[in-house]
Amino acid sequence: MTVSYIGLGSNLGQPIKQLINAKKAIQAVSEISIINCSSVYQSKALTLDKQPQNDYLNAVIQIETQLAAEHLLDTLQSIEMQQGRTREKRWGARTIDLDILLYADQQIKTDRLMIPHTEMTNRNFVLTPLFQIAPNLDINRLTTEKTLCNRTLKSLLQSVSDQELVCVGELHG
Ligand code: ROI
Repeated sequence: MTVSYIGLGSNLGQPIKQLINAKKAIQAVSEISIINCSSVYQSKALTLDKQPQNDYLNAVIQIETQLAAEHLLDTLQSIEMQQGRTREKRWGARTIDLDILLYADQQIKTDRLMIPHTEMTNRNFVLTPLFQIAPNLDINRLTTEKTLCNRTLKSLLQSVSDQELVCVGELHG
C-alpha cells in the first residue's frame, strides 16, 4: 500500500459539486482508500497571463492505494473525463483538476508524470490543505522540478502566505 496525496481544484460550473463528486468517484475505486480529507479553500486564480478567471475551490486528500503511480494517474484522468473535463490550455479555467502531489516519497519524472508535483511548493492552495491533514509530513528530501524542498511544510507555507486563501467549509459527501 502506498500513501499518496491528491490535489483537487475547480473553478467552473459548480465548483463545490465538482469537488464532492470527484471525492465520491475516488472513494468508489476499489484500489483506493481515502484516509484523510482537508477542508475546502477558496482563492483567486493563480494565472500566468493575468486573464480574469473565476475563483477556485481547492482541497487535498490523503489516500492509500495499491495502484502504481501511472495507473493512479489513469484513474484520476478518467474521473476528470467523466466529470466533463476537456483538455484545456495549461493554466486555463477547469471544471475539475485532480493532481497527484506526492506518491510515497518517490521521485517520478516521465512524459506524463512529475512527482512531486512541479508547482506544489509555490502554491498556498496546495500547501495549506496539505499542512492541515499532514502537519508532520517530511518533505525535506523531496525535490520538485523547480525546488529542492529542503524545508519544513511550515516554512514553505510562510513563503506563500501572500496568496490569500479562505476556508469555506468541508468536503462532505
Ligand atoms: N489557481 C488556484 N487558486 N487554484 C487552482 O487550483 C489553480 N489551478 C490551476 C491554475 C490555473 C494554475 N490556477 C489555480 O491550474
